[in-house]
Amino acid sequence: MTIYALSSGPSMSGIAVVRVSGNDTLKVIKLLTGKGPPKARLASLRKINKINTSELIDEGVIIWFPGPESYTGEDMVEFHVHGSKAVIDSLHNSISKIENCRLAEPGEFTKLAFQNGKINLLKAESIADLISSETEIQRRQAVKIMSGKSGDKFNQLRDKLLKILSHVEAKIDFPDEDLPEDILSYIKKISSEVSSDIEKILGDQKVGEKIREGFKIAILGPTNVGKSSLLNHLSNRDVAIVSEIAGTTRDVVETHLNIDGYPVVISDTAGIRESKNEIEKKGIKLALDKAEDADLKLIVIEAKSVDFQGFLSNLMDENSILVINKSDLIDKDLSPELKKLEHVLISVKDNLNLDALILKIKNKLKNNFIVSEDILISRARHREHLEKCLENLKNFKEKNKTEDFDKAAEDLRLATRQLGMIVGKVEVEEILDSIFNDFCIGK
Ligand SMILES: Nc1nc2c(ncn2[C@@H]2O[C@H](COP(=O)(O)OP(=O)(O)O)[C@@H](O)[C@H]2O)c(=O)[nH]1
Ligand SMILES: [Mg+2]
Repeated sequence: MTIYALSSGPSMSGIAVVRVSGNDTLKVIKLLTGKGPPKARLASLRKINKINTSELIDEGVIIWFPGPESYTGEDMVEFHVHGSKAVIDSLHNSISKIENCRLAEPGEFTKLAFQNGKINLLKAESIADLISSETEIQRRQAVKIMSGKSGDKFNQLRDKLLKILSHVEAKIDFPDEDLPEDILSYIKKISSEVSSDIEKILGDQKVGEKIREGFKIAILGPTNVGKSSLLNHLSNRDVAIVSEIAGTTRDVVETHLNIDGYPVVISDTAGIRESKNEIEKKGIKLALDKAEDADLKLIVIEAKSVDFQGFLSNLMDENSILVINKSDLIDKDLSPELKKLEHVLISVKDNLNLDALILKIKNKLKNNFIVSEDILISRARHREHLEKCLENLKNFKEKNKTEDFDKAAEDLRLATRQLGMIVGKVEVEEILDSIFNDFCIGK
């Protein structure tokens, strides 16, 4: 099968790129341009015609990438045409009429690149992450994984396990031979080293996943203190309904934002109060769940509140910021009870001190979740494989201790397999679809 798709963005643009990959690529070039392929990997200006007619679709640059030196490893061509819907539709339409050509599925080009051994699974995932990155730290993380840093580390750990596996197998195959005395202690030493490396990688506060998905921030507080107003202000648009009627927000409203480079998902929640209304009660329950799940809580109260206690103050911890809103409404100082608590005093209405709040949010994220070079995991999938690997290694060590080498070897094989699955070194068909479905068409 030969696949084709628009690889550049879907909206109107100066230039759009349509990619084609597969055995019939040369035929596509011939039928659309009336000529054979241009020089490999060199841009050539060509007239591109509707198939079986000489009606011009557009004039554009084509680049021919003969396989296996191409992104997918197959023969490929790129058509760089003017980026209008009509040009692209017409080009797609013509290609679709060629035998064996069909529109690509989401992520199919990258899936082919993986299947043809051009890239490993981590790289494929990080290409998807790079394409969808919105902030600088997301971009940096995606590029770091794409350049192979995590993959190298997981491969190293896997190689170490493979090496001791061969020793264990030697023990099984030649039980009576004089194998070096220290072979058992060597096996023990290496498996412990790998375990402790994996534990270290797992103890990363999930920062990589948070960078990819966004740090979760929950806005919490009593009704009518300006929580929804704050969300709208931070997101620069009206995402949540603001009203003086207490109990307006019931569902959780979420938006993705870039706070000074940090990707965050902010959720506005129902005001917390005693309520008899069933729907509102559900909203309050959702708010409390969000509080539990959040990486950072913004606990909002009003400046004219006299004290701050009970149930909201229980939510305060090192991952929260006390935000006192409506500073415009007080003409005197804050109450002494409030004053002594660490807080940020703002007025959403008059846009007072919101910069300080944003800075504080950024600093909290920065200090509580350290974004370091040592972070190797960016998805729950990686974490699950590492956890299973650790579990298998634990079983291995127990069986190795009792010199039950047959069973120990099996555990070691399973541990090795888990590491292989992160990088895509074993049969991974079942996880492939879930990964490549995250892509959009043309990637
Ligand atoms: N005076 C004043 N009113 C505000 C401020 N922020 C929000 N409000 C008003 O307070 C009311 C409740 O706001 P809303 O955002 O719906 O509060 P929520 O229930 O906590 O989500 C609305 O009438 C807002 O216009 C502020 O900084 N100063
Ligand atoms: Mg609200």
